[in-house]
Amino acid sequence: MTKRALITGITGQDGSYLTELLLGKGYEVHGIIRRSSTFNTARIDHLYQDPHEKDQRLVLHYGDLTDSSRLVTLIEKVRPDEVYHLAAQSHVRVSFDEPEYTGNTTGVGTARLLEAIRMVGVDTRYYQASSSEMFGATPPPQDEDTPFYPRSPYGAAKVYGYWMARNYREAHGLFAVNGILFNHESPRRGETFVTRKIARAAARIKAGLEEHVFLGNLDAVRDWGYAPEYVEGMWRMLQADQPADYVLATGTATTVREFTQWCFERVGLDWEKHVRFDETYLRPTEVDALIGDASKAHRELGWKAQTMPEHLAHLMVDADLAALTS
Ligand code: NDP
Ligand code: GDR
Repeated sequence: MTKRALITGITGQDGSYLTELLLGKGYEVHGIIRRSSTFNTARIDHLYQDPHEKDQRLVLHYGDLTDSSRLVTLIEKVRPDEVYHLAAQSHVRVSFDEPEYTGNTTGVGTARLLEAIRMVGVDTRYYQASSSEMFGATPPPQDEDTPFYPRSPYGAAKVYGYWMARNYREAHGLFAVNGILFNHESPRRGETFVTRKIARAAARIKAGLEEHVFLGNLDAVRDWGYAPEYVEGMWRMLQADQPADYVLATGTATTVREFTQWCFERVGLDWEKHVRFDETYLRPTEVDALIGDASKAHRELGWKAQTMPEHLAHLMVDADLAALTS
């Protein structure tokens, strides 16, 4: 029997890699996309299948996390075996400018989707894209038992989503899991997240297209892994015998400064000559250090991060350089 998956946030970084993974495993994949005045499917265009073709295995549907009736009709129509809830206003800095919208999509949007699943009564497994940002001010290392202390409207909204997924598991018997994922990056990472911003700037400065890049806090410590490995972890969580919550992380600590240095070294440049400070990129409350302990995922799911941050920096710069010359 072909398995059917529904992915919210299919046009995002993780959605695109997860779609590739699931199509490769023979799934029929349904994705929710937002109506936009410009195309927003660049990350999945290479996977597009003409709806007029027979045996179409990738199907896109318009929908939005703020539209509960649409979520109900989509769950009813698709009747998925697995739901991967990845959609969110996912930018931490932006969440300070748009706290209400972030709460509505990232937080309450999760409740709408869970409630749609419950109302339709479909027998499905549910993945919740939880985040290391939920740990916020609690010092590292962080694992599944670490107390939450979110430091942004985004982090607070994700804590709500986490507990809603737990509650639907405990109250309604839904096979719901929280993947508590630490930062994971790739050449498909949005251009305003710091790793991609730096990698892209290093490539463009090398190519003579720009001279400087403006950054905020260089002292923040993050645990940066490679996104394709993390979507494999999401899938494994839904194949487990019992629903549970898992941290995915590399267990390594890197400052923004170190990541910047690696990217510029890759193209033979001195980062200090090209990086400028701009307070616009500071957050009113910062998360100083996130370093994950993913031993539970290793023990129970056989999952382990392979790509370490320095290699990640190199592959991202290489991809941005290649994109400039293609
Ligand atoms: P992206 O920002 O790349 O993608 C977000 C996706 O959500 C996009 O497809 C976007 O659509 C969609 N979306 C946003 N708002 C809505 C809405 N109102 N209705 C429907 N869809 C919407 O995120 P990532 O792929 O990096 O992350 C996936 C998930 O994992 C997110 O929930 C994120 O918060 C979480 N996460 C990410 C981590 C990371 O390091 N990448 C770590 C931990 C958690 P559009 O393309 O139209 O904007
Ligand atoms: P983060 O990622 O907030 O960890 O959230 P981001 O790349 O935005 O920031 C990482 C760190 O870099 C510092 N920083 C800057 N950040 C950005 N965006 N732009 C800058 O110019 C800049 N200069 C320094 C930040 O202050 C921060 O400390 C990501 C998102 O994918 C979330 O959705 C996800 O939940 C978490 O990772 C885990």
